[in-house]
Amino acid sequence: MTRELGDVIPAPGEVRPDAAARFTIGDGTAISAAAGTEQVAAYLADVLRPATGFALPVSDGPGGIGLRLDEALDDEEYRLEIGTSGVTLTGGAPVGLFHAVQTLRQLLPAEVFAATPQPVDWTLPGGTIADRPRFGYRGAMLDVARHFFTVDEVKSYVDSLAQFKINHLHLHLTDDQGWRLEIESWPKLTAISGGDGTGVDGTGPGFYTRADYTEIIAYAATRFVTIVPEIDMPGHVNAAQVAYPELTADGVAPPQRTDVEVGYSSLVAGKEETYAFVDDVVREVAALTPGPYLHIGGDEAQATTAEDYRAFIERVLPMVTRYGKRPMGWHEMAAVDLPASAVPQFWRIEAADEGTARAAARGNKVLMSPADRTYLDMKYTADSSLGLDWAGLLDVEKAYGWDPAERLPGVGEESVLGVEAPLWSETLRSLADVQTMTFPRLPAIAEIGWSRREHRDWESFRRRLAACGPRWRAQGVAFHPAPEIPWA
Ligand code: TNX
Repeated sequence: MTRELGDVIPAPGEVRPDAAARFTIGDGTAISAAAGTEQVAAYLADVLRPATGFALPVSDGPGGIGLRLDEALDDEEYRLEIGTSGVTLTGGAPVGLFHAVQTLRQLLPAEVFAATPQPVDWTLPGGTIADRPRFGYRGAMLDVARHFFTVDEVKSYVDSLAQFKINHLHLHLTDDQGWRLEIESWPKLTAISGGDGTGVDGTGPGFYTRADYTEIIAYAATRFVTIVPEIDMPGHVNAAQVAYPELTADGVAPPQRTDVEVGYSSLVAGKEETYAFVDDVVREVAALTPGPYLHIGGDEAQATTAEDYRAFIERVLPMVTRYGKRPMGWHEMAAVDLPASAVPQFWRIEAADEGTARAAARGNKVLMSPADRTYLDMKYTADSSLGLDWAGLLDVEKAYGWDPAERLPGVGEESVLGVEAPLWSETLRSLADVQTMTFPRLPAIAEIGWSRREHRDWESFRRRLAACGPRWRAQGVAFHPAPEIPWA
């Protein structure tokens, strides 16, 4: 069955179906790559070959599927034209073409996501799509500190996210239980706190070597996903203090912790060793990370006095900018006057936040992650076996039914950098658990981040989301069969 042209998540901007024009990808179809499009053309061939079984040769000669660039478009903007004689994908830059490819995949039968040749009719619906994002930052976050996920698991997650035009993956690399990124100048962080028994309930071990982390970044870049590393401080640092007792007030190592309490550990704001440590860590993480952001955490610092908290954040923000990064942090950091490049990430459930509004008034961009709408670790229903419920239950309709420019007084469209859906891993133990909590809610957040307000509609979304079920099944991606979705 041929899909409808607009049957895509996130909802595209302009959709002009042409019922008379359809195109069928076949044995003889070739891919024509104009200069600058070779990388995305090769990716397109890679994603179409396994399920179709077609050769799909890529060259700069003629072909039924053409890729080209158009400088008049914004980088992420694209056009997709499907006519009787062929398909043309046009991007403002390779990233726009990559988004066009994701749209194209959703317009093919779900079997296109299978790993082996499928005997189906590869006909695309005819017409034109012209599409571009509402917000530049559309993110997900994975907590690899409470439970470690391997390089391959993170790569798989990136592939799943990129299908919905998510373009940032924030990695929560450190917390009370574990430290998951090798720091050369402080090697015991991972030697001890990436070791055995360092996850919640003693699961583990795991950490990324510098080479592993670089490999994740390079892989994500091929999916046009930017990695945002988070080093959480001044709270959430028990694992660092277990490895380096000099980071505590009395120099005595605290016991290792594998429970899910928060708010009990703190770096010492009045000790110079603290800043030598933070400077080394920020310097190394900044040097390893090509993306523009470095996230310094800053949440739930209940074991730090308000005065010490401000002193600490004021000392650390300039380190991040000095090493060439835009500081991102949970919105508590907006207790101080932020540098212009800093991005507070709003995560609470309250209807207003004074610090975040003040930052927006000063011109800072805000990343929106209200827990009651975006937290993928919240249970779907009271009887979900995975997840927590402190921010309430979160079904798909609730994840879909809000707007980032109307969530906080003082934080309107101009102040919103984008949206991010965090996934904390206290209750998660496998990639399948991660997928089950992510899908189908992440597509709701992706559509909120990408699609214009007037193109969003719950009835339309439920129907389009239903079509994702067979796609996830074909890829072996676990998902929660939410009862409000009319699954195909
Ligand atoms: C709050 S959200 C936290 C995390 C927990 C999460 C569980 C935030 C910035 N901090 O430490 O893992 O709740 O939902």
